[in-house]
Amino acid sequence: GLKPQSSWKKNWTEPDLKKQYDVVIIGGGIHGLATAYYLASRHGITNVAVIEKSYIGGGGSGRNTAIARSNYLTPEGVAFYDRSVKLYENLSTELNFNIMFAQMGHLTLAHNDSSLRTMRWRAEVNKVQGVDSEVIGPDEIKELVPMMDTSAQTRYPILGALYHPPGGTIRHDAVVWGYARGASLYGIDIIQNTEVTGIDVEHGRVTGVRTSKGDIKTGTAVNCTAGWSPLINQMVGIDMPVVVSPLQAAVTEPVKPFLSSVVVSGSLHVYVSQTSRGELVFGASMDPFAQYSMRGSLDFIEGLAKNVLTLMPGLSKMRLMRQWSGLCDMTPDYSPIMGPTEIEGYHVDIGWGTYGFKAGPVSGEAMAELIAHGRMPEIIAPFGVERFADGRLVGEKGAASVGH
Ligand code: PYC
Repeated sequence: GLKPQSSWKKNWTEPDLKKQYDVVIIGGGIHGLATAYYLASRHGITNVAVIEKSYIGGGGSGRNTAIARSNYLTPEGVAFYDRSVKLYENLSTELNFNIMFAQMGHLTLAHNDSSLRTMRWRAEVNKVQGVDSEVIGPDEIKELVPMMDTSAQTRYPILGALYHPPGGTIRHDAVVWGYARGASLYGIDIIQNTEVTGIDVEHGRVTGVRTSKGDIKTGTAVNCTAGWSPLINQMVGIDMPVVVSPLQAAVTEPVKPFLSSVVVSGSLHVYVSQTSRGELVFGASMDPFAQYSMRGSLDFIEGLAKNVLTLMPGLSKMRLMRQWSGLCDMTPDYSPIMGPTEIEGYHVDIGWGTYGFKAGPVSGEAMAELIAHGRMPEIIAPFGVERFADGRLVGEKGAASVGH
């Protein structure tokens, strides 16, 4: 068997917490680690700590269903997620760590006229920005996914789908580990099992971060904590329009490869993909209540099984291996909240709802640029918190993978 060898090098170091950092990133998921990595690699800022209350990637970064795509509805969303897909395409090379990006194609099914209309709309917005998306019919869907019931007799007949060839899945743990190793090689301190307990603010600006392992002096704190983001905001007395709800997922036993696209049905609230190990990964919409529990429920798998079998009845003998849940910090317009806040030195990269994984690289890149240059990069300018006061929402509900 494979047992740990003492000569194996650790991928990141486990340093002691220092008393002062130029930047403290709260949250050791993909967003926090990517921000740290790009601060160092693009801007030479290395006196940075990433503080994680558990183990890195233990929150949403290791719980999502690993889907990447850029087939959004608004021009702002398409440009943003497209940049992320492009960064992901080159990330294995950049980090020298195989993130296993399988660009297998992504299908969003339409079961009624209004969904089909939204798919057409998305396809046109995508094409204008050079993103490969088109609406295809049931016969083409059947060719791509022979297991799918595309007959007119099924309970929710499939009228068409938005087909997005560059979409696919990525090994999410590898992204965490790759960014962590990259950041650590630049001398960034990744501090695990350490909880942030407070943020010091004097005369309207950040002066320090308190943790369960001691206090840190810093002028810059970045909230990259997804589901826990409202709790961190409370530490500086800020309230943003974010509601936290769980999102459940599940995985089956492995079987031979048969599904070569990601399949999403917004109306049936389900998405399915097959991993390179052969397991089917399923997800659904968020649970319809706000809470911090991350337990799975029987209710979820019952609904999931019904919906999956409506799409692919041939899967009825498959057995589920595991189910879990993650926390989604959802905003009213289904777009993130990114950028500076009314507290000088306190930045947020939050409001990731059900789409944070795919945005990790572009968010890290943009947040690093914001911190290094002190101005909002154009690519995230639409996502500032002031949009809720100014009434300039970036409505992405029609591009969420399932209804919420
Ligand atoms: O936005 O593609 C998506 C997604 C998949 C699972 C949850 N959200």
